[in-house]
Amino acid sequence: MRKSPLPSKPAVFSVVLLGAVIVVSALTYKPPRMVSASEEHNQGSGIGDEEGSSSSSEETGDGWVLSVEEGLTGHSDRLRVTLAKPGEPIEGVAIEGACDLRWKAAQGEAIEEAVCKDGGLLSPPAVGAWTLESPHSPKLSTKTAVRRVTLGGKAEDPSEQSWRPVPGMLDVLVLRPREEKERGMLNGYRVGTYRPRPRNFSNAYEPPPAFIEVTEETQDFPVSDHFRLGEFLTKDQEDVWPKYLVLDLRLIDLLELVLEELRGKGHEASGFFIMSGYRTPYYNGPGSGGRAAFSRHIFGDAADVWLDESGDGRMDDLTGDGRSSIKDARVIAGAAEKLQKRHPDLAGGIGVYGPRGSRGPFVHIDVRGEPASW
Ligand SMILES: [Ca+2]
Repeated sequence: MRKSPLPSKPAVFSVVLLGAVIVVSALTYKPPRMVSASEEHNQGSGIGDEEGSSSSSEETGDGWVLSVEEGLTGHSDRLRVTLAKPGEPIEGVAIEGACDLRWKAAQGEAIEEAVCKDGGLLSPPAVGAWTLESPHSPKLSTKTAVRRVTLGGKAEDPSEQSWRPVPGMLDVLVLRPREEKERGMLNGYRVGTYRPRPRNFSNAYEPPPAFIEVTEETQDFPVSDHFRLGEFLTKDQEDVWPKYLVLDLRLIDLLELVLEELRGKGHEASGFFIMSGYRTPYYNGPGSGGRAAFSRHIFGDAADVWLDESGDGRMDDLTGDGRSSIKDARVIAGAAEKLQKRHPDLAGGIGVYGPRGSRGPFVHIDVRGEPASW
């Protein structure tokens, strides 16, 4: 299976890393002058009042300012979705002014009016992949509407430079809660059963509280600039849709960073072949001695990958020795290790595998929270 280019649909992004602090922080910022394109529709909302209201006639709907925590796009700045439970506040996102926005489903034709509450934005009420848009101008440039907020004392100048152009609005994957799973089945898809976390294991081994729903329509939905939802699905139950997935966006962030690192070294690296991403407990099985029951793959923060720009189904020759070998896998592992050291919140396991039988070399990468290598 070859990678195909991501659809060019607008989208934005975010990982939920930090919490509610952001709402307060966002509200303390003074809107920069660009916002005021919406002012004429916006008497008295307090948005964009200060200056520059003579600017463009571009329709931006009633006055509102959407603030997105900078961390939501990851260290790579390439994450394009955030995760939420149905109808709950979306972490890292704040809104001021009129709640004149709506959600458009990536599957089917559903439209939901956006609901704002206590300075925050609630996720759509139904499970699925949703894109936030303005009813007045779906093509609205978010450069004029989305304010990126930097936390952690880095926001010396919260005005102009915290605004950045992003190609779309805000994409949210609304999760299906674990409680809907019965006897290992979630909406007709066999997930299997998570074992309780052993007492001496970290919280990273807690059974996941919710699952991403993936339909035939949303398998190409971008989770980041170079990865799509469907690439991380368990490779089983071919004819069953929707399927379910656990995906830690920190893994995606790390994979994006590794790609960027490889490109920086002169390699072609537009995406990884994901040999294995999420694996349901049903698919993974208990393994020998029960080890597979706690594989990072079942927690959605691991992927076995290789780089295959040449499209021959095997790891590319990154070392330039004319062979596809474990040395090429080590090039990827080395980049991942370096980036995990630079970003401790992405720490985790790295495993290097040489070719075996018809299968070429590959690298296991996970973000379990503590370093491990093999
Ligand atoms: Ca090589």
